[in-house]
Amino acid sequence: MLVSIIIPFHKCEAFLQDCFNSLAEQSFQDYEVLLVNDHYDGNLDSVIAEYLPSMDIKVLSLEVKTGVAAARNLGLAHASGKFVYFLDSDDYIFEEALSALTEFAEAEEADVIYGKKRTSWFKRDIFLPTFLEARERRLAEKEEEESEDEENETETPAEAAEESLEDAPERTEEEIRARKRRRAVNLLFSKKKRLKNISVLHILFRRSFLEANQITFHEGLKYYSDLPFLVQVLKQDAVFQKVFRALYIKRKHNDPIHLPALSQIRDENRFTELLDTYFHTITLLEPESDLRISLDKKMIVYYTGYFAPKLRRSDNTAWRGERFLAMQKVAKTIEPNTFNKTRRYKKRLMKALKQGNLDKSIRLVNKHLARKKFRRIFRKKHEIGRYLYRNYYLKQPMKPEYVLCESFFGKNYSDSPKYIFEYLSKTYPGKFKFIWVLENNTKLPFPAKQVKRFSVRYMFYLARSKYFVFNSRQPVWFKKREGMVFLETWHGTPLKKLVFDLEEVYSASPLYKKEVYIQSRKWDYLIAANQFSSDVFRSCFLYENKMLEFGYPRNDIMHDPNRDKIAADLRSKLKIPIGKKTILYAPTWRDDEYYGKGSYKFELKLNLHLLKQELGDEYVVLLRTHYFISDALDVTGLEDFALNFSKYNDISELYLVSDIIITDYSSVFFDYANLKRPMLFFTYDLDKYRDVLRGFYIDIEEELPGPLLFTNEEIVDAIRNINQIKADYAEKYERFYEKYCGWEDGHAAENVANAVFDLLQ
Ligand code: C2G
Repeated sequence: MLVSIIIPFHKCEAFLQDCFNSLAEQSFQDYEVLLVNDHYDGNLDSVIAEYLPSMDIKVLSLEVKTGVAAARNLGLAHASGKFVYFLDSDDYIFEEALSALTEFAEAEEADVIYGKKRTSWFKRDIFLPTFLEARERRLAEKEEEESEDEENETETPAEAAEESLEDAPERTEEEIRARKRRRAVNLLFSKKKRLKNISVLHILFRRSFLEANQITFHEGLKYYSDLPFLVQVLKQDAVFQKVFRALYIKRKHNDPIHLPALSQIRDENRFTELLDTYFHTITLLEPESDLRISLDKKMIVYYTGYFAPKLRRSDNTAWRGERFLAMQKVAKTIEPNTFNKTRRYKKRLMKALKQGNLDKSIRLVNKHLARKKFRRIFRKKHEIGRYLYRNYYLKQPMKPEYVLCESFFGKNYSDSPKYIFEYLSKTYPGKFKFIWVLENNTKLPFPAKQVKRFSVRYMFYLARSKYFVFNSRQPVWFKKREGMVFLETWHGTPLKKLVFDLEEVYSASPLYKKEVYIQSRKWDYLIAANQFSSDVFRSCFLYENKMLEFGYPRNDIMHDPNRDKIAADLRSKLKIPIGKKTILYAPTWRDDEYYGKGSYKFELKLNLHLLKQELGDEYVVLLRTHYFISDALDVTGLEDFALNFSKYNDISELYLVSDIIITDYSSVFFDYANLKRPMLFFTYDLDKYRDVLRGFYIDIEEELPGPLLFTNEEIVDAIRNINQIKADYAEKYERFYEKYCGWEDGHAAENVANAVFDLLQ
């Protein structure tokens, strides 16, 4: 047995699968898994059952003790491998990780072999393909550069460093060994790593080395036991080896509400433990050793960067009393030389701490932070607004007639806020003062101010309006004042699983669950278009306030007695060629194809040339990408057939002028069904979307009132036979309509307005 892999396990069985799958797929298989059960409250046997036949797994159990230190020690005591390797149950490693580490371990006769770690919010299915693709692209680009310029031999800085370390002929064995150790100290311990990030993960240890030096984990420590363990390793004159190819993915947790990672747990004892760890660790180190200096520097960073700023803000007197004194003890043990290169402010702060001068410490911090804030305000435009918001606008009186409206983060004038605004403006003219958050200046049918999101004026109205009508989430830092009324309209019947119904989050914004939790606490009213939405919203948002069950204001237009006239006017306004029928293509976005937060890629899979050739005599296509999509569609050469309405304000109006819709996993189809017109679903990536990215609330094969199509040829075929499809799906459509559109009666805006707004004053 070459490697014993020690995995402590306490909870989160959902993560364990990725971890084990990554082991099962290792190119190197000469290992045993020591899975240490730390009081897991489920059935561990069934969790690992599928791996047992092909993997050597030994389950060990902590009986009385608990915590990762005790779990890892138990693993160490039972390990029979030549090497031991620590892996966390919520992480996973690359296929070649173990083979690369062991290869070097043997070849270099190394004692401590470590690879690279990366963090990710994503599970394996998502992370691997995206990562590998990016890596391949990088390699291809590199090759291209090389072939363009044969002379210029490119080398990554890491490779260069590796070479200079090993191949420099004039160095003796000892020197090389010392340099390798320094590099290990630097990478595993020193380099800007915060104390809580020091970790034994992804390091292969020669077991005889650990045993000879009696290195084990300190079981009195809950959060910081890796630190003294690693310090004991790094202080040895052992053979250290870095391996570039081996990659370890440290999973970050997206749900700090239900499943916090150890580093996310807020615990009063964390501070005491940190200091205990510090005082314990320095007993293991020589006074002026490199590790000691590094550790002291980390304490300085901890104090000046994290602790000291709390001295002024926190109303917890423990910070200013006992904890300040405890920190003073740390300061007293630190050699003054350690400060040589630190900035003046930090030096002074440490000095004040050492003297136990609390007032002076607070004064220094105040001055420093004020200066920092001043600089920030003048560097960033948004900061001025935020500053005014917090310090002035929130202190001014609230205005009972102000109504702040926002659709899709100000991207357009649309959706339910638009219809509520129009209803109130028409029925109660002058009663309210409306403010619309809009990116681009828009002509509105009723009086309203327009502000840009995050501008100073936006901050003003965000602080002082009484009413809020938003269709997406408001900023997390939004302060809900007493008397404010927040109407969240939301923007669709959910198909794709949302927030707390998602096991994991794969979208670009990592703190999704925590943020939505904070945001949805501030909603007073939430609109549900149907019973199904009402139930889902309760669970996905953990929402407990008032649910408005009237249908969607944005769908009123489809039940308007004048809707044919409205549609005819729109057709001419939108310059839709007379005599042509229209197909609206409105797909949603893909979680895994993004540039950054709120900015997603979209590749048009609809073959417009084919569609034009086959259907162009009878139809035109209206294209409409989701508001998250930043890629612009290219319709050059097809201008007479494909009209791009991606930037058009209101999709409800586009529904009205379409004869057929093609969509995919978008809530669009729940709304379009109000028209009872034919729907087609272009679901070319169904498996990936449904099973990997999101998961759906409903069985779409069962419920959708139209066919799922996977190729352009099928689409052409379906449109040619649209009457047949209508007939085939008539019954399903009826059921679908009942379930999702049954509450819609054209008066949702009115009903919502009556429920939310004070209309009597
Ligand atoms: N939308 C649009 N154009 C598209 C797609 C969507 O204008 N091509 C609008 C529609 O009003 C739609 C809304 O954006 O109802 C939400 O779009 P979805 O595709 O359903 O995706 P998402 O924004 O993720 O919202 O509960 C609903 C979910 O939150 C989904």
